[in-house]
Amino acid sequence: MTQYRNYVAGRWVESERRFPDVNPVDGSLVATVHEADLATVDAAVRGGHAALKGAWGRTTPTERADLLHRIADEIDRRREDFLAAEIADTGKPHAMASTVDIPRGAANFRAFADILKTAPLDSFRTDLPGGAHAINYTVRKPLGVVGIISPWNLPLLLLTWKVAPALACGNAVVVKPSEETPGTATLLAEVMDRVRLPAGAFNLVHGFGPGSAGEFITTHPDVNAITFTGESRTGTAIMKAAAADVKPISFELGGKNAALIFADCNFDQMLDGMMRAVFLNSGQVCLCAERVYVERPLYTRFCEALAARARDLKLGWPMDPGTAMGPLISAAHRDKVLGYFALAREEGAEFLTGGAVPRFGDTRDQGFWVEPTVIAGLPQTARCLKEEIFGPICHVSAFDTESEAIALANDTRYGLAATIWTTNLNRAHRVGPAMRVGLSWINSWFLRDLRTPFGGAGLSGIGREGGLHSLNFYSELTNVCIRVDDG
Ligand code: NAD
Ligand code: 6OD
Repeated sequence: MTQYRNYVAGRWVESERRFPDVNPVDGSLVATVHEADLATVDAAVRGGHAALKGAWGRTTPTERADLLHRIADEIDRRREDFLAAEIADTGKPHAMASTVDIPRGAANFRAFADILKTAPLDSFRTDLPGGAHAINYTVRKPLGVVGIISPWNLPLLLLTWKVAPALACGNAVVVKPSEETPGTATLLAEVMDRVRLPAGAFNLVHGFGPGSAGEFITTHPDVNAITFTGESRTGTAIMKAAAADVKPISFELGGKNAALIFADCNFDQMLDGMMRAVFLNSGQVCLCAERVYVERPLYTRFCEALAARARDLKLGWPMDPGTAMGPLISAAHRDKVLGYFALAREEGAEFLTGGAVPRFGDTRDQGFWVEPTVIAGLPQTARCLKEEIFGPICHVSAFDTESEAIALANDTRYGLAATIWTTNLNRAHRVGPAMRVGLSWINSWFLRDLRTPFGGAGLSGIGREGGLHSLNFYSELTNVCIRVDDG
């Protein structure tokens, strides 16, 4: 059986405690995972500080950028291994893992290598009374050891999105992937070993949150910053833990994202986009649209078309090229999503399609599947329109005016993303910025340029990462001010 071990200060470390890594397609065992105890996490943090004092701390930005490119090249070279591990852990279709997850894992390293090399630093001249002046310039330094805690939905993509800029800025990292998806993080440690990243710069610890590796990282006094992607309520727990040492935090959390569909949209383009925005990765993308608002003249046509396309989605084996949707990540998450299907019924929703567990008549019946689901008829106050479900489901309602649409979209405690469909240029520029979110997509969804700020408002997060925003989070900036007197 495959074993996933911890990688600490350049060495593979085993643990007494182990837990199973399960394939959600059919419930089969993928690997046995070694759960890091407190001593292992402590060794990882000490290894990080030793690296900062040693060879890693002496690297120049150019050397680090070169290393990041080598990491990306090595991910590309081992593409098939990464694909196999990601697919086994998540059950996602090969068509998605091979075009989104694994290529983005490599792209994150290349992007932040290049962003580092071209990043400007502040410089200001200050004129002083009497003719003297001062020159200010900013120096970028690492924060120290950064704790990186990531979720299971886009495992390699979301881990490397933080590891790449953290290493670019010269930090050491202690990384904890989700307990559900330890595979590609372990392969990434092998890549770091292979490119001879100085020992201790990258440390990997496996485990859970409370009482396990996650909590050991966030409460460790020598972890200098925490960056986290996951549920909003986990963010609350981590924020409390980080408060003790006033650690800098960056949080990318949950969403209850809206789609606004105006009657003047390009219908076919919109429908293709909405199928992705609702059902990509079985709805397990923080950016997915669970609340869909449609201008009334288009409401019935849209509901019928979306439900018909959802019924046609092929649920299947990940390696089948025709498969469009895989299972949910775990039995617990499947039960949570089914709980929301039941709640929607109690709240009076009409199911336009889906709402059940599919039956395959083979080993997939031991997996964690639900049907793609479209519901309607709930009031804006329903819990199903307030709480993040994180599954292949959306609710559709009608609106009459642009201002009503904006108000409905912004009526949430979350604030991650919105997707707006219109061919009216003026409307696009009015509605896009009016969304109280970090990411407002017009005639598109999940279209990413890694130089742009990414993050959320309200319960959806704290801070922005991407481009210079990432470099600024993962750096300590020191302003140097020199007085220059007249000769
Ligand atoms: P989660 O919060 O349950 O777990 C995320 C990670 O945190 C895991 O590694 C877990 O082990 C760890 N963890 C849990 N409790 C912890 C604690 N008390 N201390 C330290 N670590 C702890 O989230 P999940 O179920 O893995 O992921 C799904 C959630 O992530 C959804 O809410 C989704 O919206 C969100 N998400 C947000 C973004 C974004 O960019 N905003 C991206 C992806 C996922
Ligand atoms: O594309 C990204 O950089 C990113 N952070 C995506 C997040 C997706 C959420 O599930």
